[in-house]
Amino acid sequence: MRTSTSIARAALALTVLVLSAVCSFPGASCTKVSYDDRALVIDGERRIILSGSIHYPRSTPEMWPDLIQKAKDGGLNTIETYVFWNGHEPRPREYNFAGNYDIIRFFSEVQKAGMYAILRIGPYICGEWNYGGLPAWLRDIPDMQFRLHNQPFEREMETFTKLIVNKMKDANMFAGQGGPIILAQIENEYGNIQSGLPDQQSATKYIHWCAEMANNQNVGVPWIMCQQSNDLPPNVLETCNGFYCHNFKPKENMPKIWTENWTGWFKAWDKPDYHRPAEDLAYSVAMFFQNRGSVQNYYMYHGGTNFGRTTGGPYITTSYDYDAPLDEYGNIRQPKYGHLKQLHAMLTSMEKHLVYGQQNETSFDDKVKATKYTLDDGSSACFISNSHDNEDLNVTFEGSTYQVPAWSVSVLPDCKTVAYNTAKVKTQTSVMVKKESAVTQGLKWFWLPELLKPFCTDRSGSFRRNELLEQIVTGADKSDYLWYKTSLTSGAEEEFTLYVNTTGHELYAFVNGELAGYQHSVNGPYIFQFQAPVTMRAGKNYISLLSATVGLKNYGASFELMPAGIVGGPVKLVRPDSSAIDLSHSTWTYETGLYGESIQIHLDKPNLEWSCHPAVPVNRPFSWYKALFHTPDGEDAVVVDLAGLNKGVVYVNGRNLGRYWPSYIAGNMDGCHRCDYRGAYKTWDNQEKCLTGCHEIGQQFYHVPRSFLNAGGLNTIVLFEEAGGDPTKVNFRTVVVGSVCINAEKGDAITLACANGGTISSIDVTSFGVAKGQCGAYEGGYESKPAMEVLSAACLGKESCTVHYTDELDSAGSEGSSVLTVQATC
Ligand SMILES: *[C@@H]1O[C@H](CO)[C@@H](O)[C@H](O)[C@H]1NC(C)=O
Ligand SMILES: *[C@@H]1O[C@H](CO)[C@@H](O)[C@H](O)[C@H]1NC(C)=O
Ligand SMILES: *[C@@H]1O[C@H](CO)[C@@H](O)[C@H](O)[C@H]1NC(C)=O
Ligand SMILES: CC(=O)N[C@H]1CO[C@H](CO)[C@@H](O)[C@@H]1O
Repeated sequence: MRTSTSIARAALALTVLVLSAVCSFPGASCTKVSYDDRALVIDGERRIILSGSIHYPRSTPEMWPDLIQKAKDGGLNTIETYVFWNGHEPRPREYNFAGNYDIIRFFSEVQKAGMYAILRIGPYICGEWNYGGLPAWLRDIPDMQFRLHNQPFEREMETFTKLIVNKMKDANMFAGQGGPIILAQIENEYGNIQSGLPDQQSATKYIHWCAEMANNQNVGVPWIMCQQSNDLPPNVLETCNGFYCHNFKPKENMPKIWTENWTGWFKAWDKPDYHRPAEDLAYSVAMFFQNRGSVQNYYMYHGGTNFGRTTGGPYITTSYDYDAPLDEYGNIRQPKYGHLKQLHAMLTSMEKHLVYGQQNETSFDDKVKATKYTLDDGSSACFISNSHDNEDLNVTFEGSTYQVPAWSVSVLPDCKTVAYNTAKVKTQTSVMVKKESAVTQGLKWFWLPELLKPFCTDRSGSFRRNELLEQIVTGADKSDYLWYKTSLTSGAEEEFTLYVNTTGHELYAFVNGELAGYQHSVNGPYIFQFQAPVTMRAGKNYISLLSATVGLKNYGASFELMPAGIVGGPVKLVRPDSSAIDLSHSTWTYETGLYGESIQIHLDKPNLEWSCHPAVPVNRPFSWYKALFHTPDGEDAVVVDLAGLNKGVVYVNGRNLGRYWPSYIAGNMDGCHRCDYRGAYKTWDNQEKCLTGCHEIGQQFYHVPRSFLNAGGLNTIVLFEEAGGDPTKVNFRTVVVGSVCINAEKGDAITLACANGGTISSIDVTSFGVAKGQCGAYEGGYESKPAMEVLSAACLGKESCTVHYTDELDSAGSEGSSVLTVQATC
């Protein structure tokens, strides 16, 4: 091996000096970060960065240390997050850095764990986050044009960017100050939408202004811009986002950086659950490092939860699980987590070869190649990849023959022995189950009606107009709900069809205080035409429309101009003969939000007169419900099952857990009927695969973080049910490991593990040649009695156990198949 000083000297010679190479902060533990065409150079050494995204507002401060530690234990050295502007500045110059928005506490936890951090300020972030993270009040500023060269936007963006940078500097969070932050990001995926913007000159000026403004902050670390392949300003690094980035070509003198490797996909109310197989995710990572990649981030490593209402983007579920290596609740998702952990260990052991070694490629065909990284001392590390969709191959490389399965990469840390193959999963599968919790059975419910009458009479609202305006400009996204009310006088009783053209997302129509109809949009276009039969009585009639949003749009060129609600209409009363009364320019009275929101019913203040007599109504729209419940014992994550409800918002002890919509049944997609990890993974163009939950409730279970609960005491759940549901079916559950399974080949270590103190209660299957069923329900095969005995002795009553698969386990004879399938119950 070369000595580290000679490596450092070599690195220094290659380093392209940027501003950031200068350690700009005084202090004892100042870390210098720069880069060259191979890697980030940290304190003179090229490093590989294995990073994972954890969005701090999508979990709780109490969860952060555990999530970060699990990421570190999983072999990562860096945590990456966006910064959530609308959460930090909910109203102009009113800031929130408390609770799950305590960004400094989050970065301190990363630092405490001894990890690096990547700060993605944006402040436009996309992120399936409400309005892409931009505060809706920006729309109220005169002459505001989002993400283009104009003073109002640039002033607000700079003010917020400076605020975050200065907070980080004050807390000594940048590497040059001894802190964890090694990279910072400005803007986000601008290159994807730039050509679709209305003013190309303005767009170019803006993106160059972004880079200059960022560099003027003197943060002492490089700035990155993701997906900015064209029109890349100087002094920023371009990075790649996607399911695969091995073919990404960085610009000259820049390292290959992958800011978002999508570990799965987000969920929408109408969609089944996306799953990206561990084999394919590992393949994409190994391919990236085989092809000179050096900075890689999992988006997401922990997805979490869209708590509250200004979090998830349009039609995004409250769960943002993402099929990430850590599940929504922070549990380890197996085999994904363990399979990647093994790969990270390989890559880390090969770090010097990957970033200093001479790279040599041998191609066998256009989809098969071996890559060798050789250091000056002669030692080398290799990858052999086979990118054919379904051809397993024997590859002869440097005199040895290796079996390389289709769509896989073999890792040979010494260029001789295959230590890892991305398609061979040696980690257990854990099936998580939602266990019923006895302490919350038979909840006693109380209720309060939402007050609708004022919005269906002459009461004045907050303002009046002779036109129909959408919700973002009128309410600045202070509530999901906006009332529109008008009146008209009819000479006689008459039947009509009430017609409303709205841009979404939901519409309730009331005539004279009675609900006349309800409709919601489909995910995507959002525009729909509401129609319902209505009767006008002789005399004065009130028409009240309640429009509701389900998260604001977060992506696309000029996404911020996409309206939500009734814009211009038309709103008409149509007669059977098709003649119509157009109400679009009648006098409309507006009121943002619900009465229950204005008096903060969710806080369950003592003056509220909740009732339970004679009985709590079910299937009654616009009802508030409340019940008390005990905290489930133990440490396991708590969820509330809302299957009996329809659509609304759920609060526990005054905390908004998010919107619920269990009446929304996920659609059917072909992807529910195929799952082969081989071949490119896609979540669009009808090429989805490995989906689950078609025709099932879009989201049934809602996370109740332990820190929201009173340990050992009573808690209050409050529901606002807007569409009519049955609260008596609500129950609380805990998330635990159910079955664990593993497929082992001779020589493998069979490791089984439960979680949170649970122990293995039974060994259910130890068979060869099992072909039927899934983990938790394996059937058939040839039962191995010796394996059953050995595993029972080693594992029963234990939290985890390891048994080596030797000939001994196989003594009963495997009849052809040598793959031993084990299933146990925690
Ligand atoms: C790279 O490969 C070429 C051709 O296969 C060979 O001549 C050369 O010696 C190799 N270099 C290293 C460092 O292995
Ligand atoms: C690869 O080699 C193994 C062992 O020699 C053999 O059993 C297998 O059929 C070969 N596979 C292919 C695709 O040639
Ligand atoms: C509905 O409203 C949208 C938004 O103003 C408008 O673009 C569209 O043309 C309207 N559709 C109909 C059928 O009136
Ligand atoms: C590199 C890569 O895979 N980029 C993809 C990112 O995602 C968009 C869709 O959101 C694709 O079109 C790109 O190809």
